[in-house]
Amino acid sequence: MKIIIVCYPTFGGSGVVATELGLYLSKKGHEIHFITYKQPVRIQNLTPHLHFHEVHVPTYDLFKYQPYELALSSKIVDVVMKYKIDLLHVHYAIPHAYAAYMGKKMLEDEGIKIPMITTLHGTDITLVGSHPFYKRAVQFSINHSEFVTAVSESLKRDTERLFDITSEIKVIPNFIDLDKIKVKNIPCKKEQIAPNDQLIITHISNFRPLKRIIDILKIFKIVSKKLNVKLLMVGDGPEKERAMRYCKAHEMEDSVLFLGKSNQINEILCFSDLFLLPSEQESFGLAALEAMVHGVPVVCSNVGGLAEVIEEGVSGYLCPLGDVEAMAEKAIYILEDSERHQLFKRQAFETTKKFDIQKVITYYESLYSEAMENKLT
Ligand code: GMT
Repeated sequence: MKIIIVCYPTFGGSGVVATELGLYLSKKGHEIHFITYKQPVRIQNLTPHLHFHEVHVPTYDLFKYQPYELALSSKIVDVVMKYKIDLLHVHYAIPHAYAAYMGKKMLEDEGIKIPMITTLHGTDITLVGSHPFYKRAVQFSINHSEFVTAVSESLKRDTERLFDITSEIKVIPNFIDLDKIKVKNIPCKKEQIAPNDQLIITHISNFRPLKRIIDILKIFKIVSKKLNVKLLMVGDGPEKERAMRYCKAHEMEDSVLFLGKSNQINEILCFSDLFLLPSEQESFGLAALEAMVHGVPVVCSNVGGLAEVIEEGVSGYLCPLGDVEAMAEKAIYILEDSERHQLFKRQAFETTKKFDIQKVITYYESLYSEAMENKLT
């Protein structure tokens, strides 16, 4: 099949899911065309099965805001016509679903009928999409997609609660390529980062306010009173400065490392002992799944779709939102006994098997086939 994937090219979240999906589909023989404003970070080599089309938005003095949707919808039309594309798969409703709908309509004028699948990721619904300024347009584009998927049951429920949805939402969870991790044979150089045999606690995110970065530092502070630990803060974003100031004020600078955005996530997770994710909202929690595939148990808040990813008392613990004492207690419980810790590590890895890309990809492929069949009728 010839498929266009529209996504954000960024680190983390929806961009990673869309990119990994496209890469895997291309390896299975599908022809994949990514359309974004920058080459996605995880795509290095383009092949005859893998294309990238950049959306350029020329600046013009009159515009206070550059019309990205306009450029994106025109690019979609051009690529569909040039490469005889079969279907559109857009990740993240804003503004991708809206632009794709416009593209679809323009193509109809050319006598081309093209099905569109929209995958909802979370913040496009719970944080931004439901804002009254966007809600009507987001609802419209969701209702005009041939198929809509959400990455968790929780996100499906949120979407149905926040919008007036007229079509069925199918849940297709996020996934992980277990084979890719296995073959990587990662060098696990823990002694470099923990010369005094410290246990490594890790957090990876975009440091937005909803990640509750200060909660992580508070949890770590409690844990460090009992155990020899070090905290790795990976990523960058608006809350980083505040977090660094907090560490200075609480004399935690020696035990907390801010590593910034990293291309070595697998290497870092390989020597991590525990992952913290106390977010205010998380529709799935891909970062937690990526940690678990490296055998890293997770302590997180009990919000959104996290309970669909982390098994309570098996691969980690889900605690009430903002309850840093409870999260610290669970972290200590997992880490203080090395036999127990090893058990949690093994179980964390086992839990990820149900999210293996080989399994999840078949759900997308059957959706694509169904969309194609509908197109012909
Ligand atoms: O977590 C973020 O802030 C990034 C965000 C995004 O929109 O890319 O992630 C969302 O999509 C991910 C991939 O489906 C999910 O794993 C995250 O849970 C979800 N984030 C939120 O719901 C806050």
